[in-house]
Amino acid sequence: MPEENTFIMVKPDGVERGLVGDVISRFERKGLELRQIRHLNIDEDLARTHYAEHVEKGFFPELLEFITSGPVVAMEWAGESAVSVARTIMGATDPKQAAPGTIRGDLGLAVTQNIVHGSDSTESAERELKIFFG
Ligand code: D4T
Repeated sequence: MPEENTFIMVKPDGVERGLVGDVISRFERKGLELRQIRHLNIDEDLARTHYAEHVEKGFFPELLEFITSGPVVAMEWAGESAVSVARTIMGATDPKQAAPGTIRGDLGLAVTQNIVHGSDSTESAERELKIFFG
């Protein structure tokens, strides 16, 4: 199985609620390796770049307001099939549907405030890692 790198971000709700350590711990215990980490505020330009595929969607204004509302923690994680493994650990986009045992299933209720972002493909990971880490 190929070693992959993926982009994971604790969103403003997760940082505000003090869940950064819990999120990191779940990825570490799974066996993924933390390669880079950065605490930052996302401005509108960065939000539009990161969420380029969503800018025309009806939910984008709410997503924009939320993602720029406070600091986030951006990370690069590496390991075997890291992209799909990380998505499994995160759970479904809508925390109400996310399985117990996943980050969103255990810790969230709202689809906008869904705690964590993770790349959905190796191509997205490469794009997103470049945006946040150059
Ligand atoms: P991210 O990108 O944050 O990891 O989420 P997903 O990959 O799991 O889900 P997504 O791209 O479909 O959605 C991106 C982002 O938009 C928020 N969102 C989504 C929202 O606020 N309202 C909605 O109706 C949907 C579908 C949540 C995640």
